[in-house]
Amino acid sequence: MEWYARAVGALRPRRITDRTSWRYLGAIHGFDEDTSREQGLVSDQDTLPPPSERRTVFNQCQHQGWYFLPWHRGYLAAFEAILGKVIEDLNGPSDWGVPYWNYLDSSNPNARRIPQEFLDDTLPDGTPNPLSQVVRHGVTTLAPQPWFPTDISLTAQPAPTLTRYTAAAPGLPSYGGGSTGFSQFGGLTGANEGNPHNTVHVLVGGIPSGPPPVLGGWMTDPDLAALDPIFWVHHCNVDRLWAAWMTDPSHIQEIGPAWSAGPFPQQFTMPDPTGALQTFTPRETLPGGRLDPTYDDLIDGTGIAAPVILAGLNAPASVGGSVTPSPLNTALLAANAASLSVGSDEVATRVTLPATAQPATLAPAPQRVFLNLEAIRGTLPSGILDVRVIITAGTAVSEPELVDTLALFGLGKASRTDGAHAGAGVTVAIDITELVEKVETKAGAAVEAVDVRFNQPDGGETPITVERVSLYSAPAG
Ligand SMILES: [Cu+2]
Repeated sequence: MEWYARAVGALRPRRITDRTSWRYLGAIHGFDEDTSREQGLVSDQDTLPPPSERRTVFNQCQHQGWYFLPWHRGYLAAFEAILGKVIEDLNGPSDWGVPYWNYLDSSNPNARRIPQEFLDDTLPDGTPNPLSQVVRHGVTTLAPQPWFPTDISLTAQPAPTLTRYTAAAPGLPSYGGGSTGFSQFGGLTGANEGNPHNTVHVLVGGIPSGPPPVLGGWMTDPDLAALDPIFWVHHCNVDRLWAAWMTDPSHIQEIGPAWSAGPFPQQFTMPDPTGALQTFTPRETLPGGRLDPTYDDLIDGTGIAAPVILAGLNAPASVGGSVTPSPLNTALLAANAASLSVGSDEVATRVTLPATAQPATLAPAPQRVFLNLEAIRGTLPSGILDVRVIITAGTAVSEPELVDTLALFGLGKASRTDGAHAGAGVTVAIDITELVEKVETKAGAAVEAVDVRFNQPDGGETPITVERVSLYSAPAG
């Protein structure tokens, strides 16, 4: 950690045109000139890289889709190589690696605390600590907050409905997200990306306590997040969770050519320690590939009990035998009538199931039910949305149940209609099967309506809109 701090300190003063500088590395994730100027990160003294280079290399981060995990893995690899070289040049060790923040390690009571190295004002030698010279808003432990009532969790890891990396059909959640082209933001969020990834971003950034407009913490804004050194230890753990997930033989990693050789035509591009630009494909990030990382531990805090290393994952033919995932028979059951705008007050909508669409026995048949929130849009870099569900079946009406708190990291970017990578809003699919089964069993009748209530637990400075609320069903598995 101390060498990490020294390397960050060495990279911070470098010019933003230097491809190994701290600011250039951060801009690969996201860059907005106005935001950088507001934060004092770019001034009139700075020259930016030429527009063509900025178009290719800046603003590449992939979110809300199936490139989220491989893109960030390649990004981590480039970062580790560059910092490793800097540390060697500082006469440090030659085998430095990015540490991971194992916040869900249940055997460590302090796992959720922000590691002290990111909080201390000074390094052991008394000089300012580059790991804490960032904008955060006071959260020191990853625990539910009044403005973020849901916990971080490993529910993405061993979930019975998340055996597939890529969603098998519209309306279904998946581990790795929906299929997209090169897309910085906008699409179906994967389970790993939703929680813990987005959740940790929003919690660590925190919310400003002063009156608006107060700037959010860097970790809540994709155009600033990678400038906080904690970003990298967070992403290293997110990447480790994926590595662990892949070791469960029942999980179906995406390996099809559109994903593994993608995206096309724009490819992922990273600088190497010499400052030369190199491209990579998702295939190279899979086990056996050039960018496949090595972890000392794939069990603690990963939700995976017994990893089985699938050495051949990089050779598609050998993945888990003949894994061509079979198509699933999904059905759109129903959707609400109109888009919603959620401000500071709670807003409700109803999804009514037409009598003919009601599966006679949603419970206990092996049918799962997914609540889809489609094309969520907003103007701030991130948003937070509580989602409560009330089920009506026969004469039974359930109490409102908080089914999720969505950490909408990158909401603003996903909502923009201008720019090269304009987004289509954020879409999430939430498994509400257990809740539905509980009410149906109690009522002895099938679900007739699902009421969904939204609010912004952080107060809702600007509205968040939800284009459509829908219900899908699919067989389990
Ligand atoms: Cu991230």
